[in-house]
Amino acid sequence: MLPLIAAGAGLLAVGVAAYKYFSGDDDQPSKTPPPSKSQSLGSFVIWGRPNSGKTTFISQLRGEQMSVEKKATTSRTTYKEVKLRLAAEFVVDSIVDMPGTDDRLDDWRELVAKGDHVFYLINLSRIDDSGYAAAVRTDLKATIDALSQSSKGRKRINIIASHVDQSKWNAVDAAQVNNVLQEDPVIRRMYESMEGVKGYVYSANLTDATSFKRLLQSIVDDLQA
Ligand SMILES: Nc1nc2c(ncn2[C@@H]2O[C@H](COP(=O)(O)OP(=O)(O)OP(=O)(O)O)[C@@H](O)[C@H]2O)c(=O)[nH]1
Ligand SMILES: [Mg+2]
Repeated sequence: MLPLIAAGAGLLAVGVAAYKYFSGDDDQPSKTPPPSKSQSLGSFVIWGRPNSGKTTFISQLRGEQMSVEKKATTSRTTYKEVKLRLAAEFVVDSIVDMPGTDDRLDDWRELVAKGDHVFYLINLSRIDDSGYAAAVRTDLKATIDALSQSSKGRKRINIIASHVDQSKWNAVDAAQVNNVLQEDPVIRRMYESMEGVKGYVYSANLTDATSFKRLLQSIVDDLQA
């Protein structure tokens, strides 16, 4: 059992969400009936260290063609009124893409304080790099700080565990990934740095269309719940 009881409830809830998400039935309809016109999901704020998959995630949300070669993001770009290509009944008010470097940590705090939904990306293929893991813990603590100062009154972090296909969990049954992640000492320390805040965890291969589709379905369902 995890010691992070406050976050544990959310994390356990996520285990269920992930099971639903990975349950293998692509055609499973959303539990939320589609509204007749585009419904706002509010703003998404998205961050993570370099190469965690932020730009890839945002490109997938926007339905943009992704470049085959990795291009580091060098500036801050705000996308407004993003209609979700795979869930066109929903629109995200704004999404910011920026580099995942230390000099952006203050920008991140500011975005978290103002934004509606917070997404932090963790690259599972780098989890055993101790410098990377420490940087993630620092980011998560900064995120909690910023959330506590937010006037929005919501206390939840959505963790997207990317690169699952390139991680040591690539052979784990997809429905079990989240449960197995919680047993990893490095991941547990990361979750512990989110003490007091509910965390929803999603795992995906962001470059894979099917995996992303399921991820998006799960996120939209959870935001609507
Ligand atoms: N195999 C695999 N590759 C991924 C995944 N997510 C992203 N990538 C690849 O990882 C690389 C980094 O992704 P980016 O989206 O550029 O990462 P970023 O967080 O925007 O990085 P910066 O802009 O440098 O901060 C790219 O080559 C992506 O194609 C994933 O889930 N699985
Ligand atoms: Mg980028």
